[in-house]
Amino acid sequence: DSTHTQMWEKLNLDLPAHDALLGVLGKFYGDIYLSQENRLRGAEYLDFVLSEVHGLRIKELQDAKAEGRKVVGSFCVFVPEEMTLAADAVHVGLCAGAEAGTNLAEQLVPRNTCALIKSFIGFKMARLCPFTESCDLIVGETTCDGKKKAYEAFNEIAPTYVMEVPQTKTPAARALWRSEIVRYMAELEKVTGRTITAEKLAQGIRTANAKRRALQRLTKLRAASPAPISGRDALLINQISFYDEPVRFTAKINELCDELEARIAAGQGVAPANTPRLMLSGCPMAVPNWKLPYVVESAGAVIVGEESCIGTRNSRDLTDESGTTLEAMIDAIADRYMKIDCACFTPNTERLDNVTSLAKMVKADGVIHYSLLFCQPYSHEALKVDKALAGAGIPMLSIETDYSMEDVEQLKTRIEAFVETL
Ligand code: BJ8
Repeated sequence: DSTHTQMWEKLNLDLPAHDALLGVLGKFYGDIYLSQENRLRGAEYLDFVLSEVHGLRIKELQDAKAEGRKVVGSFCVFVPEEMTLAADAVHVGLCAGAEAGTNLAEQLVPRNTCALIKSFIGFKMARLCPFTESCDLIVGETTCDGKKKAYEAFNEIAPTYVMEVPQTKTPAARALWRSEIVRYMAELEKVTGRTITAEKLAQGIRTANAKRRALQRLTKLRAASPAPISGRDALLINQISFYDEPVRFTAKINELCDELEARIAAGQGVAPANTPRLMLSGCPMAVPNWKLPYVVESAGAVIVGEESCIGTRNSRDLTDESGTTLEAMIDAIADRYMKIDCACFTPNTERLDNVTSLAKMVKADGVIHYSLLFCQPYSHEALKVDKALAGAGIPMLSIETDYSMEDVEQLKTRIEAFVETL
């Protein structure tokens, strides 16, 4: 539509390349999503949001900016959303899940960089992402070496504020992290011109927690047999949680969960009760990275959980709501985020317990560990997760891949073979 085109032009997107991207995305979405049987009524919301992710949602961001609000983009679930909300700013995820722009990205980062990093850099260099172009503040973080160094390069093309995420969970690390939250708060106040009060922060915490609770509810409902929702749709819900307005998202996902409860009560599902149930674990899958779930669910299995940052790692822990002063709330935020079991931490034994207990909770017959090629932290932990799951009698298949479609057939063969052993 022409008003969208004008908006994209104002954002200085490369219009022909962007049109081509939307075309591919639409086709891909049709094949992977709209082709599914027994889909939920609530999936209409998902289809709508996805179809308008570069359209109406970007329009909303522009409207917010016209009202004097700011847009903050991040690449990691360590950037505290409740604080962004407390500054009346919009918080969006900027990770990208497509190969577009990869060749350009290789001018700024080495070839042996993971696809997620190349993708967000490539999208910026190729002028394809209206979210990145709408941002007033882009926040990076010192997690893996790949990202840490990539932000130095990215900063040359898009000013990037970097939060120092510690690498351990010691008291000193927690103190550093708390000070980084305070520094982020000051940066937000500077960029937005707003003052973050205790009242505003309490509201930010409640909004972020309500979203997490809706996602936790979804996670629990997926323990039902037959599986009430496909892994593809559940992944999409988690992906959309990074883009849509949080209050609307929360209401829509709670409605969708009501529908799931009714389905479960009626014994209905997306696949027969004897369908092998798999859980995914590992690296985040950013929009439109739907490759692995599609391959898995085409191989006769159903995905019942995602232990990833675009999954339970982002929704499992709530921020304590009992604090009444700013200081107490900042403590609560620091504590909540220090529970994130990212593979960038050493040691990171809590992840092994969390993977195992989630696999049991969702009644997974097996786990597929997913690492992006060149991702050191998750490739290392694949070996540990395998051992931990074996100890609990849960088989695991380790997969390393990227965003290309070249290995789809090979993946399918391996996953089918794995599913047959379950
Ligand atoms: S808290 S998982 S969102 S850092 S895939 S870029 S780790 S080389 S994404 Fe992450 Fe935050 Fe951790 Fe979560 Fe590096 Fe690996 Fe690439 Fe990765």
